[in-house]
Amino acid sequence: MSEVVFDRPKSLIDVTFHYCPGCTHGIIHRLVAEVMDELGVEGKAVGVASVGCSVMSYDYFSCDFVQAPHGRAPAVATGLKRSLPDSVVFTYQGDGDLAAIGTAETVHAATRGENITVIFVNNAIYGMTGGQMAPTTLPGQVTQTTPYGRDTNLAGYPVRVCEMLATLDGVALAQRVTVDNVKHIREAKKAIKKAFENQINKKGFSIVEILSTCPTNWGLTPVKALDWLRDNMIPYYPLGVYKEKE
Ligand SMILES: Cc1ncc(C[n+]2csc(CCOP(=O)(O)OP(=O)(O)O)c2C)c(N)n1
Ligand code: SF4
Repeated sequence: MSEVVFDRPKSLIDVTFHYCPGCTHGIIHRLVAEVMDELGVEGKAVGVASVGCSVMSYDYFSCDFVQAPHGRAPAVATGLKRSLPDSVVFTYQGDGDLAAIGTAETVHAATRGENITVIFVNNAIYGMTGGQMAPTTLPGQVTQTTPYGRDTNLAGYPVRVCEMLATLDGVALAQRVTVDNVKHIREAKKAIKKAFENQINKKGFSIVEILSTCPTNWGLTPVKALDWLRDNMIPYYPLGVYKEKE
């Protein structure tokens, strides 16, 4: 008798991702899909895609999806959740999307305590448009628009989104995780599951920030990109729970 130990989650459509080799968007998609399967919410989940490399996540998840204008996913998710309170609404957003163009939407959805789940993929760069500086680009990090490294005298300092949102009363969960090894991938999945469960239990705004790689625009191989994430991103963006309502 054979036993299936590894399979494609039902919540993921059987197509090939367009992501670059070594990009961790693919791992994060899988974790979100596994969580939807385990909670049995695929049939009532509505994703809101951001503009960025993950814009085509609507082609990958088998639940309903809406495409929001750049940065506006939390506002679109607010409307969806308020008009369809029994649905399970999540946004899937990059750092340029969530922390630059959509800063206001993010902060105000959080402070209103909108009962939505936000999956925030922080790769410290604008991936889709060719690697410009993002609000989360590290001091000294070389990008297309900071060829000598991010100069904090000119461009200021990176935004630590979870720490900032943790100060807001409307936030039920603000947690930072990553997916650079098996242990961290397991922790990331638990955090994503908690963020979905919080919504089902009407606890309010939950955000999971996932430190992610962009080997293409970082100019690194997939393996070196994971090393760069460990050596540079994790020290600046410590992993952990920044806020969790009982
Ligand atoms: C209002 C608006 N401004 C700018 C753009 C161009 N644009 C498309 S994707 C993108 C960057 C996305 O970066 P990020 O959100 O970090 O996601 P990633 O591609 O890195 O996953 C930008 C600036 C746009 N589509 N709309
Ligand atoms: S450009 Fe970067 S974020 Fe976009 S798919 Fe490629 S590796 Fe991933």
